Amino acid sequence: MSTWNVESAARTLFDAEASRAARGPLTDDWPELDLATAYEVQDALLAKKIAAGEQLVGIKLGLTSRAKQERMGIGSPLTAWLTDAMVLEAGKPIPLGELIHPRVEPEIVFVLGERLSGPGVTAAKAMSAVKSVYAGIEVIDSRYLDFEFTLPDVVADNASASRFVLGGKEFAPADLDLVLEACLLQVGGEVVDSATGAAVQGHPAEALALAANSLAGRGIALEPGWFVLTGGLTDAVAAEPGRQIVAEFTHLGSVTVAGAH
Ligand code: OOG
Ligand code: MG
Repeated sequence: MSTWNVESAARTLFDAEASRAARGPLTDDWPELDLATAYEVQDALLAKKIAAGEQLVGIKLGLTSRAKQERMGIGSPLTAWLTDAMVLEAGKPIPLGELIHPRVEPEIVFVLGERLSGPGVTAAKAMSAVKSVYAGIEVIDSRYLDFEFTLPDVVADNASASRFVLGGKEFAPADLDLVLEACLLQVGGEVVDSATGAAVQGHPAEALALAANSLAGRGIALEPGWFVLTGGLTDAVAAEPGRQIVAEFTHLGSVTVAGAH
């Protein structure tokens, strides 16, 4: 019988992040870890962050694009928690000294104006709860060696959440066609990847609806003011000292991050 439980798994992942020590997947030691229990670990991890003084500021979706799903070898989207400690101010370097092996990915970010509660949320209903849209960059930093994990592992690890940055301009959803909103991912001045908003579940609002409906299964509603990271449009790029990474969108503007020296 496994000696693992929700509390010991959450403690292990919390400590791995704090000590910047990546480990093997939890499921190597705890093969019985299923998806529902993994979300309990994720919630217990959030409770530890809140006990340490962090505040819940929203949610992220992961693995919503084919590019991400193929790269990580996992075909289903997931949700995870965002706290205020993850906010990276625009222009500030990625604090490589605090992180394990950070990667950077471009995302479309929503801020909710209204409460959104599943089940039965459609993309249109989801979009009507969005107050503003931003260009974004997420910095992910798996607590597992080499970003190797199964779906329950990555769910337990809060979907590799680490930091996120928003573009400087806020947009009203009605002024955008997010399916056609394009993004170029540039590294050191070279375009390395590109996608449009259609890469994210056909429309980022579909990702938001998916989050509302799946969180409803755990009795959770999305609250006004929450940030929602809708998921990487493209595969992620490793952050390195001095390496400048730019997500340049057609209308949303651009977001730039660079690893600290
Ligand atoms: C899991 C987190 C995925 C996204 O946007 O797809 C994610 C990972 O790739 O480590 O944040
Ligand atoms: Mg992401």
